[in-house]
Amino acid sequence: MIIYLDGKYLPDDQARISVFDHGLLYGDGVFEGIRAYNGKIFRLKEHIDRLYDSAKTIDIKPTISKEEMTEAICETLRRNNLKDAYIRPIITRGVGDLGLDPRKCLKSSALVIAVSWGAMYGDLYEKGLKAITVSVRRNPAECLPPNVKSLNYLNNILAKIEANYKGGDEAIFFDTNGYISEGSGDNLYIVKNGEIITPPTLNNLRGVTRLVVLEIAKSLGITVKEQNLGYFDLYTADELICSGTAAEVAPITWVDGRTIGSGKPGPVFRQLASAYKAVTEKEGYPIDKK
Ligand code: PXG
Repeated sequence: MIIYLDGKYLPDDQARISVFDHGLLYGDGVFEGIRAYNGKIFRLKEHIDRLYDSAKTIDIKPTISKEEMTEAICETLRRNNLKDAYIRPIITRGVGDLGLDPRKCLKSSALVIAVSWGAMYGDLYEKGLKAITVSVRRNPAECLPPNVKSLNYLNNILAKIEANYKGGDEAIFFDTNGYISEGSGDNLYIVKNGEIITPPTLNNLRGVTRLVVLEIAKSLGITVKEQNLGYFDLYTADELICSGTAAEVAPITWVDGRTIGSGKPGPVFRQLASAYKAVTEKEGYPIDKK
């Protein structure tokens, strides 16, 4: 496996980050999760923009431009001979000392990992996922904005641990106001009386897939509302759907012991999922574009 690291393409056993990198010491860094389908990278610009916006918010100055990052991603895929892949660009604060002051970190690091990847949830796209609402709350925007895709994913990992212990395939976060936020790694939608309702994005990650889902819904003539939701809305939904780069569009049919709607993946899920597949097949930034 070939990894891009700070201007070099290295075999994975030579791609090494210092133990003094604040990405390791403090989770001080940002990342993205991007997919390539059949040699085309899906919504690459949106992911790179979000990566650089995340970096800007936490005051990390990347050493490479967005154009160089785009090329590093494409070249990593080419060197690994990957056409269908999950791509992980990372920008870390860089090497500092054991104090947390980022001024000691003179140069950030940029790296790109790419692996071959298929459907994340296997047969659950047909069966439906089980979700657990977890007691841990999503980081509030006034603490660490969930819009920043930072290397500090402990909030999400705590949610996942709780869902794992309670028998869920995915966790559902509430925010500190009691509103539904998102899953541990995906955005959420309820379907009620033929309409799609999804939480506004102050309390969750502005999913790239979420924007695609909302575009698709509009093109299919389905009404979309962005409004705060509580657990009543969750349990009484006709359908519950999640979306993310890794998860794509997936149905949740069980939450905290309650069956959602018919208990089977619903018609709106099916419409969105098949349209999403079509868009990922059609669009994308070609890896071989120079
Ligand atoms: N919310 C969170 C907290 C995420 O981490 C999404 C929503 C969906 O965003 P996109 O842009 O991908 O539509 C994510 C996605 C995993 C995993 O293992 C998921 C993500 C990152 C790393 C791992 O499910 N991010």
